[in-house]
Amino acid sequence: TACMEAGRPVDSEMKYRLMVRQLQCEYSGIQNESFIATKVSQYSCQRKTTLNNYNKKFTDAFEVMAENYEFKENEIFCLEFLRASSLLKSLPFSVTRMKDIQGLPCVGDQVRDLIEEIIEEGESSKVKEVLNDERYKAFKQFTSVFGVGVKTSEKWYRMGLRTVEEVKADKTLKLSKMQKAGFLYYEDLVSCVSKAEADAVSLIVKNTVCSFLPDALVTITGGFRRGKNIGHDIDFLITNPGPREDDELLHKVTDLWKKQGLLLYCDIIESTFVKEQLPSRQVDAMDHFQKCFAILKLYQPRVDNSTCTMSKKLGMAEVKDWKAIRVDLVITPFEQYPYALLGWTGSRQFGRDLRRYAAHERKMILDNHGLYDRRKRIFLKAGSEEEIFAHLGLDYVEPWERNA
Ligand code: DCT
Ligand code: MG
Repeated sequence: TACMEAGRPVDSEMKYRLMVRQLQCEYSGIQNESFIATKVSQYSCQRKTTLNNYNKKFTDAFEVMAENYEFKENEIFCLEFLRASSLLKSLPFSVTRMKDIQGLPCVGDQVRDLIEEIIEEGESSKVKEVLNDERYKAFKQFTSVFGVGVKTSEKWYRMGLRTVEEVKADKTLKLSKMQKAGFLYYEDLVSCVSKAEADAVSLIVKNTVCSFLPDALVTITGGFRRGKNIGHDIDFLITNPGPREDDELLHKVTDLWKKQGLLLYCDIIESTFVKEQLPSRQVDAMDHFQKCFAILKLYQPRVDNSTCTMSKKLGMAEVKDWKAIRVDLVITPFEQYPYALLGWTGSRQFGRDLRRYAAHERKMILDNHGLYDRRKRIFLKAGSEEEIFAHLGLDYVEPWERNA
């Protein structure tokens, strides 16, 4: 019972805000007039971005373009489309005329052209071209496998492979332990995690963690904390209030799951954090926390019993009554918890812009461990996310408004 739940009544409060926003937008004509484009910040951390996206037609198109550039490792163009997508997601109205985007930041020539095409034609030939592109289609499939990134996709594509089935059939390929699990549970993992599944896993994680550390704080982060009702995984942050740290906690938790037959895959990364070190941007890792990338076996409560008995009677294979779910567990020291929470809540673009804002506007370095003031040469302590925004001189943005 001492097991605490961090966070707030996201659901009811968020629903209320969405309702208000919807009402506001029924007056979108008025809203449009009072909207001042030149006052929109280029940083998503200075905007509010709920899941109520009035410009999905455009943002979906931008995201395809961004992904294609990501596959081509063209970071600049990729980011240009991600920023534009994020900006249009924050607009309180649907863009219907070129006039609507006048004066907005993050709209370069490529983006403008695409918007124009979609307004005029209803769709974009460039996006269609990408969606039909052989390389894009192959990379899209390959990267949908857990453990497969752009580098591996590149290698497989050069070998002439084009589909997940072709990769699976090629027995000469040397797969990592992660990729093997990725293929083994492929169907479950691509099918996305629902909010109900996230809640069920959340209970399991909290119960297990609190059986070892009763005072531990276990918080769901990532997309689910931002109010999304689906995700590709479930992210958890775990901390223990007070000075005591337990390096063994993650091992104890995963060992127990292994014994219970619930652990389908697990990779524990030990902490690489050095206290004296300045905040540093690492290319390959988000942070230095001890963490675990796991695949859990979640038994499905709504199994149709009659189907089970029927298939047994008929000598058929038993109906699978579980689903493989990707779970990330991250352990943080208590004093770094607000910074870790801010980073792991995302969105990815929101986090990028927070760090860019800190560096360019405040001469500060922000990462998942802390905030360093380069002028004062001190680390700024924070007891909550609100305090981090305050250190940065930013208005607080609620988790469900960080869907940039
Ligand atoms: N994150 C980040 N940089 C990365 C990966 C993750 O800043 N390279 C942060 C942002 C979100 C959080 O960690 C969790 O990551 P994901 O699970 O990838 O994102 P998500 O928003 O939870 O999306 P999804 O719903 O697909 O899980
Ligand atoms: Mg996630």
